[in-house]
Amino acid sequence: MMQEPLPAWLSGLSKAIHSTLLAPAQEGLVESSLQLFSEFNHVLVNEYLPGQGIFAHEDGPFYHPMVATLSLGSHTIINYRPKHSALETDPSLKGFSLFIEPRSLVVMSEKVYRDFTHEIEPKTADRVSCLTECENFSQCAIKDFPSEIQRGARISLTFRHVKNSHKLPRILGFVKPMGNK
Ligand SMILES: O=C(O)CCC(=O)C(=O)O
Repeated sequence: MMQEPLPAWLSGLSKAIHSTLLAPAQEGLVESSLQLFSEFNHVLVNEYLPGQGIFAHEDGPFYHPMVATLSLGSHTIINYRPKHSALETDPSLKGFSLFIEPRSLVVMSEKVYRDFTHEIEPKTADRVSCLTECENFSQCAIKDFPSEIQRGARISLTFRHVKNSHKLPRILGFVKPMGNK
């Protein structure tokens, strides 16, 4: 992959998230994998309208195994399921779901990154029973729910580090377009 600078509005956000996560890594409070790269160099912006989701997938070996996703707009629920290959090694692995609140940051790293898939079901609303079953429900800021909460539009920004990226050589800036005489 050829690397281009992030736009200014994303660059500031990316640096802020990286340094927020780096401090606990340096103190040994979270896995140290973040210390292996100095910046996020890839940001994916997804928009989900009510009823849209993303099929179960893994992010794969192309990226460093620590990605951070900032959620804007609606809540959602992300389901994490152990991969078949991981279950062969460790049959005790269990799937889980996270309730993703508006303006929250989810960090996926190491074991969950490598051994689990993640997905968002294409739903327009979530029953409160689905929310209370989420692994992080007790830590969530929102406490009062109707029996069902509607999903609105959600925008996610996923910050990643592509392992083998190269800066564009300056010389490419001087290549003359062909065909215009
Ligand atoms: O939108 C999200 O929270 C997840 C995005 C995602 O899984 C992806 O883009 O690969």
